[in-house]
Parts: sequence; structure tokens; C-alpha cells
Amino acid sequence: MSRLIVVSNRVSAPKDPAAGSVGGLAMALSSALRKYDGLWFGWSGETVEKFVPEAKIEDRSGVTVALVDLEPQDVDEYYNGYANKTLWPLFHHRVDLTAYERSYGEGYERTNARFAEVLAPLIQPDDVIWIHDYHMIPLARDLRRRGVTNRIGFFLHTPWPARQLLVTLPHHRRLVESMFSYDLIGFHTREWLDLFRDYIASEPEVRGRLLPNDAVEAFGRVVQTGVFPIGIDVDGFLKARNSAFGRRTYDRMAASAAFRTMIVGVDRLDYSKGLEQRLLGYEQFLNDNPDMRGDVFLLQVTPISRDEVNTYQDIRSRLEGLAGRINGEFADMDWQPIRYLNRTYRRDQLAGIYRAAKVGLVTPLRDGMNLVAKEYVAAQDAEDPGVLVLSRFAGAAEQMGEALLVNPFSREELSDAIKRALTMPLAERKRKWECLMEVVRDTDVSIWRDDFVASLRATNRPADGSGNA
Ligand code: ADQ
Repeated sequence: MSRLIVVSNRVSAPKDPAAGSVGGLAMALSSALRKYDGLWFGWSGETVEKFVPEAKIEDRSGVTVALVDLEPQDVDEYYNGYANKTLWPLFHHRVDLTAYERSYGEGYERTNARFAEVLAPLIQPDDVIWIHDYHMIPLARDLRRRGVTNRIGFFLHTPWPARQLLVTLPHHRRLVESMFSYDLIGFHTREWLDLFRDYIASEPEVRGRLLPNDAVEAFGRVVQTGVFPIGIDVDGFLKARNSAFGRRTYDRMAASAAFRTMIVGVDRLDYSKGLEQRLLGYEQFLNDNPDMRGDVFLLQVTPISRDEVNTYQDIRSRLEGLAGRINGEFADMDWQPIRYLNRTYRRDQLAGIYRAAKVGLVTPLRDGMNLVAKEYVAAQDAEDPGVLVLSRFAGAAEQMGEALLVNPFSREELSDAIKRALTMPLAERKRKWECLMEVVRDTDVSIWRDDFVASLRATNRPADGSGNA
């Protein structure tokens, strides 16, 4: 079997795979790389004064990684700029937060060309290349320019935006055209794929054709697309949950809840996760249900992320203010309605925390998939499972229809859903959980990975490699 090359902005192959903090995606990709004797390529996270077009090769527990250092200007314009201030907000429908700076677009193009310059010589004729996420959309085009004719696939971990919003990007056509250098493009959900297809078919500057079996034709080329819903490493997560540390964390949480019912939220601090709306919905619930105050509390675990971007500093201080205000207004001498913390936990601890919560609040305003929803379900006890309240705007909602689906923009709807979750009879909770757990198992991260790689290997490549060059 030919080698697999995984490419992502940050290489998360773990130095120590036994460490409790390694995520399912990192584990799944690392084990595929061990199996196919592959390579994981990406930015080292380091900067150098002058770019050197050569990768640093390391071995990380049997996985070969190839890392590139970038110049500070690349990091400002490509990573903090175009990736995190332009594409991330735009793909999450926040045009109000999108930075339309020309220098960011130029830095993005330059840095992707640099990645191609370093990666191209590492590629062998039979390698299959899998590029991840919005940081590296044009990379296949840049590799083709360097004569790479291998199969190249792309997977987008975020939503794809509606055409009406995508066209606010000055070079939207160029960005989308670059995607036609791939052999396969994958999305988490049918909804994101349909939005992509809508752009191809309806955008006057493109006027592409939708072909059978989700192939699309535009810019004189044909590309295969598909839906590949990501999931968690179910067995690994259950092992973490049942480990001594996972059980100890559960006991510790249960003791600290002191017979009160815990509601949990676990999200990176990001405006796409709907954290302010969630706290307002919870406040509404406290207002609507004075008799339930004192019996519940919300544990909101929110590690800081992308703190070098101003928008993230703003939302951080707004959230702190909001949590403080709600606590100030409702707390009693022996009860605090919100425990708000900015730290990360190991997976076994996280599993113990989820398990102790009778309600999981996963209410993003827009999210590619959302793995917390699946982790919360996997952590529950079959005999007395908690209830998942899930935003209808998370990709996960396309599969997890048995959750209590809510519109996170409406605080009344959030309040009603929290109440319904807290009062749901055991039989209904069990029935819902069984359906949801089946979805979690059916979308295990290893299934997602194998499905994508097999589909990529099955795509038709022109014999001389010229068709998509
Ligand atoms: P994210 O936006 O990061 O991922 P999500 O899918 O929820 O969102 O994954 C977050 C991960 O971080 C989960 O595994 C969670 O356990 C972990 N995490 C969150 N808070 C933590 C904490 N306090 N301590 C430790 N771990 C914590 C992007 C897209 C998503 C898509 C994924 C995968 O935005 O839509 O589901 O990629 O494709």
C-alpha cells in the first residue's frame, strides 16, 4: 500500500501517545501514519528571521513528522491574519468580524507557496496526500505547479459558508478555483457540501456543473466531493472514562456537586461556540424557574484560545463580565449558579466531568461538527444517562437529531430546553441516549479516516497526471 502524507497547519502527532491529553483526531491520524509508513507535514509553531526551504524531520513515537519554521510576517498575515481573522469568521458567518486586508491574502498565498516548496521534494510517486483545513486551501494548486501529480485530498473541518457571504471575500473565485486541484474534497455534513455545490452552480463568475455522485465540474476540471462526518475515538474515550483517574474525577465532581444537578459546557473560548448566548439562556432559565434555583449549577470549562487576536480578547472579557454579573445577581451564601473556568483538562478528567453532568449544553452558533457533543454522549452511564442539548447549527445536529435541538440565538428556547432536559423522565433519557450512542459509534474517528483515505485512493487520476495539473 502506498504511503500516506498528512498535511495540517499544526502537527499534533503526540510525543508521548500514552499522555492523557491526546485528542482522537491526533491519535487516528498518527496510527494511520504508522500503518502506511507515512509523514505528517506542517508548521513547527516556531519562527525564524529568514525562511529556509527545508523541513526538520523528527520521529514522534514511530510517526515521521516534517516541520517548517515560518517568518514572523508569515505568522501575522497567514495564520493570525487570513486564517484566523478572515476565513475563520467568514466560514462561521461572522462577516462583522471578518478582516478583509489585502496583506493577509498575500501572506496566505506566499506561505502556502512556501509549504509547497518544502513539501514537494518529500513526495514519492505513489504517495497519497491528505491536506486538512482552511489554513491550506490553495496548497494542492501550489504542489501541482511544482509538478506533483499524486492523488491529493482536502478535508474542511469548519462549515462551508453560504454563497452570499463567501462573495464578500475579494478573491473568492481564486480561492475556490484552487480547490479544483484536489482529487477529493470532504465536508462534515451534507449541508456544508450543498453550500459548496450552490456556489459552484450559481456563482455567475463560475457557472460550474453538478455531476452525478457528487462530482462537480468547473474551471475546466472535475473534482469529486463527499460527506465524511468526523467522530471521536470511542474505545479510547471509554477507556479514559473508565480509568482510575476518570472515575476519581467523576467521584470528585459528584461530591463537589453536593446533591445539586450539574449542567456542563466545554468549549474553546471562541465566538462561534455561542458562549454569551448560552449564559444568557441560562440566566433566562434562572429567571423563568425560581423554584429550581439552588438545585442546579452550570460548570462552564473554557480554555483560552487564539488570544493574540483582538476579537478573542474582547469576547473573553465580555464572558467574564457576564458570568460575574449572573453570579452576583443570583448567588446565595451556599450556592453559585455558574462555575466558569479557563483551563484545559486531560481526556480522562474531561470524561469524568461529562459523566457527572445531567445536562450537556453544546450550543454553538455555527460549528463544522462539534466533538464535545459526541464526547458528552459517550461519557454517560447507560442506566442513568444525561441529556444533550444541541444547537441545530452544529454539524453534529445533522446526525444527532435525538438530542434536544435548539436555536442558540433564542434565550427563551435555551431556557425551555434546559428545563425540559432537567425534568426528562428516565425512560425517555435512556431511549434518546441509546440512539445517540449508536451515532457516536457509527461515526468513530477511525471510520471517518479510513473512509476518506479509501475514497481518495479510489478517485480517478488522469494517467499522465495532466488533467488536474
Ligand atoms: P473545535 O472548534 O476545536 O474543532 P470541537 O469539535 O468541539 O471544536 O473539538 C474541541 C476538542 O477540544 C474536543 O475534543 C474537546 O474535548 C477539547 N476540549 C475543549 N475544551 C477542553 C478543555 N477545557 N480541556 C481539554 N480539552 C478540551 C474544529 C471544528 C469543529 C470540528 C473539529 C473536528 O471547529 O467543528 O468538530 O475541528 O473536525
